[in-house]
Parts: sequence; C-alpha cells; structure tokens
Amino acid sequence: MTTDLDPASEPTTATPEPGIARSVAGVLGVLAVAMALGVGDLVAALVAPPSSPFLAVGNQFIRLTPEPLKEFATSTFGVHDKQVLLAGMAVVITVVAVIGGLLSRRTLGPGLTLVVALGIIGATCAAASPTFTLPYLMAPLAALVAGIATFAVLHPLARRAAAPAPDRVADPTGPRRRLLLGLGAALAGAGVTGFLGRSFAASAAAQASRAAVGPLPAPAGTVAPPPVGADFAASGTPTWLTRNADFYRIDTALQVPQISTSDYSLRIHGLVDREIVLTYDQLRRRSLIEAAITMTCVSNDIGGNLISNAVFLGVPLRDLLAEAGVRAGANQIASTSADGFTTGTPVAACTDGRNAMLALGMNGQPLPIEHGFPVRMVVPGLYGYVSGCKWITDIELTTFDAFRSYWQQRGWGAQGPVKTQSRIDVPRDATTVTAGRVTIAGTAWAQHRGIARVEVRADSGAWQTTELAADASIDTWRMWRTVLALAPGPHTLQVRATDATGATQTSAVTETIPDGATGWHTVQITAV
Ligand SMILES: Nc1nc2c(c(=O)[nH]1)N[C@H]1C(S)=C(S)[C@@H](COP(=O)(O)O)O[C@H]1N2
Ligand SMILES: [Mo]
Repeated sequence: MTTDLDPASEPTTATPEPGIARSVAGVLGVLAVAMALGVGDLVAALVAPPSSPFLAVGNQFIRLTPEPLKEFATSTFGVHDKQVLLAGMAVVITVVAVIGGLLSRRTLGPGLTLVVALGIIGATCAAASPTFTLPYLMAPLAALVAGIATFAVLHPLARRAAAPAPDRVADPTGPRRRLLLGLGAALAGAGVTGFLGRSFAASAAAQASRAAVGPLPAPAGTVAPPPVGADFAASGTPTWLTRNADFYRIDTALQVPQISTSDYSLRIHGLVDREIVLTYDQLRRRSLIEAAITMTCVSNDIGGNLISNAVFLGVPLRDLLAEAGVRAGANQIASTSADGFTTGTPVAACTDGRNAMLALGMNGQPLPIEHGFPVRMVVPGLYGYVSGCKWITDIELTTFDAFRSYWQQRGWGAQGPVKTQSRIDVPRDATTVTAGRVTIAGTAWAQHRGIARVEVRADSGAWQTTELAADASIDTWRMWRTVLALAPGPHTLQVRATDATGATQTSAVTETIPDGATGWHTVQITAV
C-alpha cells in the first residue's frame, strides 16, 4: 500500500511523482462508474427492470422536470426526447466520474465518496419510483458494491504503476502491465454486464409472448373497409392509415414495460357495484370492436406531427363498465399503467356510444410493445394524455375531485378534448415552388366531431375552400388539397378547418399547455 510520503508537496499538489497520471485517474473514475452502472443494469434486468440505476435517475428526472423544460424537449426533440435525455445524462455522469478520478490521484477517498454519492442518488431515484417495492434496492446496492470494488482494486494498481523506479527494479514493466490488465478487465466487465442487462431488459419474454398471440379474433359485426380515396398521399399528405412503425410515440417510459400476456391482468374497481379482474385471454374472448381512430398528443404544436391514424381492435369500454356497474357520482376513470403512469378519462366519453375501447390490436397486429402491449386504452376525440393509457393494468372508477392524473398533476387540463386543427403538408415551410398553379395539400382533424370544411388562403387574401378526401369517420383525420395560382415572389399560406358542428378553428395562438395548441398553421414559401 502506498501512502503519501511527500508532505512537502501538499500545498502545491503540483508534484506529479507519487500521484496517478491525470489521464489514468480520469479513466479510473469512468471505469468504476461504468462498472457500477453495468452491474446495476444487469441486476435490475433480472430482479426489477425499472430499478436500473441509470434509468431510475432518468425516470426521476422526467417526473421532476419542470413543465417548460419538458415542453421544450418535446417540441425540440419530438419523439427523440428520451435519447437526448439519456445522452445528456451519460455526458454529465462521465464528467463527474472524470472529476472523481482526478481528485483521487493520491488517495482513494474522494473517488470512493463520489461512487457512494452516485450510488445513493441511484437508490433514492429507484425508491421514488411509483411502482417501488423492496427488491428495487438490490440493483443500486449491487451497483454501489461493484463501483467501490472496481475503484478499490484499480486504484492501488495505478498507484504502483505510477510509483518511482526502485519498486520496479526486478520487474520494471510489471506494474504497468497489471494496471493495463485491470483497466481492460474493468472495461470488459462494464461492457458485458451493460450489454447483458440491456438484452435481458428488452425482454425476449414479452416479444415471444407478443409473437405467440397469433391472429386476434375478428370483431363482432361488419366493419367498414378502409375507404377508397381517404388521403391525398400522391399530393404529399400522409397516408390515411399510419403504419405501426411510423405511428408517433409519446410516453414517459425510458424503458418500455415488458409484459407477457400470461402475466397480464386488469382490475376494474372503485365506484362500481362489482369489482372485475380480467386476464388477457378473458379480454380477447370477449366481443370485440374494430375502428379507425386518429390519436393526437396534446403537446402537438401548430403544424406538428404528433398525430397518427390506425385501426384499433379491442373490448368496448362501455361493456366492461356496464358489467362492473358504475355507481352514481363516478365521473372519472383513473387508469394506471404497469410503470405507474396514470390517465384520467371522463366516464361520459366511454359510455356515450363512441368507440372507446381497451385495444388489443393495432392495424391487424397485436399492439406493438411500445404502443402498450398487451392492452391499452383508446378513446376517440380525447388527447392521449387523458385517454390513451398504455400497458394498462388498473382501472378505478372515481371522481375528478378525488383523483388527479399524471399530467394533470403537472399543470395540464383535467379534460382533454382534441381541438380542431389543420396542417399544410405541402409545400413545406421555407421551400421554393414553381410559380403558377401550385398544389397545396394537408391534413385536418377534429376527432369525434368530424371535419366539414378546410380553407386555405395566400397572403391574407380570400379564403378558398379545398377539396376534401373521402369521409371515413368523424373519429379520424381528413386530408384536403387545392391548387392556388401564385405569382413569383414570397407568399404566406394559411389553413383553417371547420368541424361538423360548424365551429371554425380559431386564429388565436395558444400554447400546447394546458389543453392543446390553437392557431392557424402558416408557412412561408417562395415562388420562382
Ligand atoms: N403508460 C403510459 N401511457 C401513455 C403515456 C405514457 O407516458 N405512459 N403517454 C400518453 C400520451 S401523452 C400520449 S399522446 C399517448 C401516445 O400514444 P402512442 O405512443 O401509442 O402514440 O399515450 C398516452 N399513454
Ligand atoms: Mo401526449
């Protein structure tokens, strides 16, 4: 064991002799932390996936992030906000680890203190998970032990390698070799545990379970075939149906819940006459409905693309609610997902005859895992944050006074009816078109009211009514197109929609928070 033999160097810390080289010290810090995170991730994958220290910290960050920052993240990074968060965390943790290593060039203390501090942060975040149970502490604990052990083993090796020559007469390259071996082993250990952790977490079990679902039962009754001419994709709008792989994805899950149908059950309770518990098989054996439903995120900015359309197959909510017997006074359905996220849906929207359902299928396939496999709620006409609970495991009949859902707790509206909106898909903002007859095409939506008219105008001129695509359903988006004569020069194009109740989309621009953006989508183009 080396000790500090040179007290004279204390005040300056500039004497490099007995200290570990800066580069090596930084690497030590990073490897100790990497090993901790790798082991933590692996143990979490085996014991309790949400307790992975790295992800637990990320999840806690998501839960605590102040609204404006979260809004900025979704509007700037869209559906990639999670990757950006994880990358940002990796950078911060690396910097902290390097600093920890650098502070430990002579003694173990500072580096160990840092590893312990990170361990405590990891454990605290895991403990703050809404689905916390005692086993959640195992992964952070294992991470802590792995981090301390790695640092405590590598540090003396590095000290010896940095020690002056007398130590090494017999075997001059020995200490360096052993250090390199140690560093290599730690790197491999962190890599292998991290890789295994990630592979186990992307549970083969849930994927296999989804593959084993097989063809879902046909819905009862006849279902209208997808309408012909429901989009103007040839003119540049999205296709009427969105492929599962292209369907927008928004959730707070850094790690998507992995559930096998055999483990799945749903409880319906609260203000009901009879509590019901249903397995996946019981759900799929019930009478099913199928309907195209356009889902929209409340965080969709004017002209944004957090909107998609799919055919969902599922159990009508009104049947389940009737069976449970909703008590008088219950006006809210509080839904909880396997990862603790909650939505709060008006009971009325699930019993008024619309196609509100617990969806098992999406576009002819079992729900994709990231869209809620095995079961999610879908309610036409409501934003996803109040109605689209994915990985749903619990439904409690309650009141709006008694329960505030995840996003309501964070300042968003209790009720989330989708606002009438429209978007210009072509030409895109800040592009150049050939002057003359220019095709303008786009998308409009007013779910569960329907789109009756879409108008466009150039340069604040007269509004011109556009051609609407085939009317599929009041619950789905509607594409539109027209041709405008545009002279050479800059032009401002605007669109507004009128829903089937006769209400025209407001020009007043509002933020997405608390209950959805309003305002006309406007693009600036140049005709040449
Ligand atoms: N479990 C869970 N369900 C959730 C969310 C979530 O974060 N967790 N986000 C909601 C929001 S805000 C939206 S817009 C929709 C998006 O559904 P999608 O990802 O299938 O498009 O899911 C809703 N359901
Ligand atoms: Mo959303």
